[in-house]
Amino acid sequence: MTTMDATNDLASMIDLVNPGTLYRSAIEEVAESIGPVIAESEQYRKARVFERLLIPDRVIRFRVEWVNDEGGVEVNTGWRVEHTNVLGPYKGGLRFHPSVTEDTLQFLAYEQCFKNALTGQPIGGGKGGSDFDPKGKSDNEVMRFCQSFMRELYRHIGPSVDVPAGDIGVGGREIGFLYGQYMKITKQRDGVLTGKPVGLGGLLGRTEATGYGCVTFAEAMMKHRGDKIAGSRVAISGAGNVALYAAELALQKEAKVVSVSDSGGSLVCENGFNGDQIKELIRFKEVERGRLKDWSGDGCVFHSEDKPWKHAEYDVALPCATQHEIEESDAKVIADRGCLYVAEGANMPCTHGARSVFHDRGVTFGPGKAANAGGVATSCFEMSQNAGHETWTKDRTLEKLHGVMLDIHEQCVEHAPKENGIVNYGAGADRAGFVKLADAIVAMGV
Ligand code: NDP
Ligand code: 2IT
Repeated sequence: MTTMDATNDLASMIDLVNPGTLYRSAIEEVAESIGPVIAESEQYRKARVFERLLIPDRVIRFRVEWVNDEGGVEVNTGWRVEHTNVLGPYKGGLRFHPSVTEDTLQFLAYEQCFKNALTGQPIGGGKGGSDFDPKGKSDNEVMRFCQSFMRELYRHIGPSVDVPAGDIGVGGREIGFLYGQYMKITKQRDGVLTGKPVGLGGLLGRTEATGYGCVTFAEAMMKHRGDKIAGSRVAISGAGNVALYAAELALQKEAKVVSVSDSGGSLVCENGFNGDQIKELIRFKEVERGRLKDWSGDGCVFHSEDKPWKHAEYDVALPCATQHEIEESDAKVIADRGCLYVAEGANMPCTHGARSVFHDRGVTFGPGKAANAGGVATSCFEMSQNAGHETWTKDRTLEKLHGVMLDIHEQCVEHAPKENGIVNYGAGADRAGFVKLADAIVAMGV
């Protein structure tokens, strides 16, 4: 088969599974990275592991109907994509956001398989969610939506079958309501969701894990290139779970955090937020569910409807909001600012074009499937805590998280091609994850 035939073949196969752009870009990225691995392994080619990993085991789609505070009936769509359980139970978050489509969740589930493989924990890949928008809804409306969502989801999940967690729009409040409904329907308190409130079996440290893990990964990339995080300037996008805890740890490591953002705009603090300001921002976002435009702090300037990248000088960029938030033009701005490190706290926040700019401009790039894997790795600790009927301390969790992030960094370095002395972490992460998945698929037979 010629290269052109193989390319056409892949394109038509992707079209058959899902013609959406996000799923396509995730697969094309991986295909490019793992080409040499497949070329070297007749066993992988014979077992058709790449193709078998393209198509999810199944996609479950369902109607979610609920009653709003005015007594009106609302209807949303819910999904769970169970991509592969070859390494362990399907594992991945639930996203509640009006932009969610089947394409969004299929791309996220595909990425999750590689990420989960990198953690070294026994977890497969999945993702789910709904086009429901929790923003502006009362607690009671969110509760009724979650109860209705679980009324269907419960029959598809189980602690050794499929273990959902949070993602955009799904935090402790939503997981609490979902788990409460699951317990009522099934009479099981088996820890089937992770990211639970601590009183319901949640793990101390899970809230912080993704953001902390991302900073640990960024620090490891910096050390590897002979730099240090203390004294560096860090620009962050997003002001949710991942972004704010990344800010917290960066500050603890004596970096200056110069920005956060939400979909209304960016909050920039040229001299760096102080610890009290970050603590207050966490409270403002988690408890008040406030908007950044309504927050004020000494030395902080709000730029309405704008991304943070052009408003400050920084050495490290941590995109922690959403997919494809950094396009080629943003990447050029980031490189022009003198930034040398990008670590993705979000899932695929950089487009292919943006990644190419970083590659060409010598910016070290840490892909989400490696840099944000601390969240799901810690979810797996929560599964262990629940299965073992234990109560872990926060210190134990954070110490283990640190070890997992350094191990993922090592795996990336080991598998990455080196180009002009700069580690290609993108290819390294894809290759390291792929080999684990491929070996398990071969071992399993057809
Ligand atoms: P949250 O809902 O807590 O926060 C999301 C943040 O991103 C908010 O500030 C939100 O702003 C902003 N945002 C979301 N969508 C958009 C958009 N379309 N345009 C601009 N800003 C946007 O989610 P998380 O922090 O949990 O997730 C952030 C990213 O990290 C996602 O890509 C997620 O998949 C990924 N991730 C999350 C993990 C976790 O454990 N939670 C683990 C690994 C990855 P606004 O409120 O205005 O919408
Ligand atoms: O993208 C992700 O890794 C998450 N949203 C967390 C998944 C999990 O199961 O903790």
